[in-house]
Amino acid sequence: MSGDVTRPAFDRAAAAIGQVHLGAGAFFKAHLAPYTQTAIEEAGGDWAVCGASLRSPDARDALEPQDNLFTVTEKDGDSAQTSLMTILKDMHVAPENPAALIGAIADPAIKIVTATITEKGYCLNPASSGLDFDHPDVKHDLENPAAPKTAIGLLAAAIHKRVAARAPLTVLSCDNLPGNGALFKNAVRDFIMEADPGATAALDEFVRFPSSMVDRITPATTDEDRREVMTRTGLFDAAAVVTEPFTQWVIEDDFVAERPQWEAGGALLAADVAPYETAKLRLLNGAHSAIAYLGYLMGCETVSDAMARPDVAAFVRALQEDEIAPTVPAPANMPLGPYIEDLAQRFRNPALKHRTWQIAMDGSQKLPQRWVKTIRAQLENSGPLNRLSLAVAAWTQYVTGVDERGTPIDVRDPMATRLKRIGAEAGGDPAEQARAFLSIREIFGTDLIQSARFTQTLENAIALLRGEGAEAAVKKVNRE
Ligand code: CS2
Repeated sequence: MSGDVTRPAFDRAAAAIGQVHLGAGAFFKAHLAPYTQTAIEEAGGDWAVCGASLRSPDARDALEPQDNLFTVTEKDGDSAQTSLMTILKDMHVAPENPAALIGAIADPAIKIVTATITEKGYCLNPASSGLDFDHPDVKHDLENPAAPKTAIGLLAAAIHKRVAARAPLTVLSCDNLPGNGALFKNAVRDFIMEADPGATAALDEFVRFPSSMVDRITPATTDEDRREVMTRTGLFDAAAVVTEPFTQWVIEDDFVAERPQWEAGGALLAADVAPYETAKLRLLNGAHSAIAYLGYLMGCETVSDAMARPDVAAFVRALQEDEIAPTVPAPANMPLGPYIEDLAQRFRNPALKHRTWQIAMDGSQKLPQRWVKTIRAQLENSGPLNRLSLAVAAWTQYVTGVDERGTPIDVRDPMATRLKRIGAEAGGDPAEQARAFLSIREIFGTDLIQSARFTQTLENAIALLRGEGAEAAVKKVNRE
């Protein structure tokens, strides 16, 4: 390897596995892995990681031939810095052998399970914030508790064994959901309640579910990224990941046993992470989704392509300052003005090829925490809503599966079929479209459709977007 690769400063062979990570994909590699590696480098401990994929074998297949080593490359404009990660020592693929993964989590040497399983991985019923018992995989797991498909079923099976061995565990959610720890606990608790009602007291005694806010923009790795890493380091890394220099992790300080000294890598341990989650979900992810749908419809392939357009950059800034920030109490030591300024820089980073299509995925799972809570708060405040409404209008267009030029869109969303049908049945009338989409309780609750102001604002936005196209609509809203 060439000289500009930062190498780990700890003895890999001497560090035993103490952490299992569920969903060991690009985000894990770019965010959690460096924090844990730095923790071992600075403070030691048996915190090597065992990773797990819950669906596809791809990550394991890339990592295994290279002994689970991989590189993380931070890129900003023309500068790049690659680091070698040696923290990952084993990989499981749940569908191939769920029992092996359950056994790995049940091992008392494991003190922590971290998870990036995406919003839909929690199998939640949005109305109750508990487990969705109608979810086919949840049904499967309740009938086949020894061979579960979901993270929830896997954890329930492993926790059962750990309770028998009186081995406490901390389960740390790292997904973009507000109160992610409580939601994780609700899901696991509901599952156990159904499978073995007597075991829920032990869950309370032996398992903690702290919340955390994670942040590092990490696009899916492309072949071009891998080629570039090879050119710079001299080695082909099939598991390479490219990310931004920025990284943030705020973790609720509620662990049942030891944990890695993540503070060494800059993590903040806090009594309450909710203010950080709210700020990040609404200002970063909320803006991201708006850029994704509007940008996609304009023909922008990446976030930086969209942000290079002055109209989009101005739209995003006003969306954040005028419509989102008024609903966000500033967290301690995180003033919102500089945060918004930094986000603009981060979104503009041309070295990150973050596809609008990737962020547009799973909108039905993302919109509630990214936009709907903000819309609700703005309705209560009688604050402006035009940009949020245009973003929702763009989403309604996107999920119809056809863009403004009549080209099909590959919509990836657990609700894709239903969303497409709703759009088709509502026909061309903007008022009908607004009503039809706002009737989706799982996304918009039951209240937004009751708001005459919001239904009217959304109807106007849909009429503008469908009548004039995303580019003209953004320009027009900017002039208002
Ligand atoms: C993005 C996030 O794909 C998405 O929905 O908004 O993955 C975003 O890049 C991260 O949350 C940044 O921390």
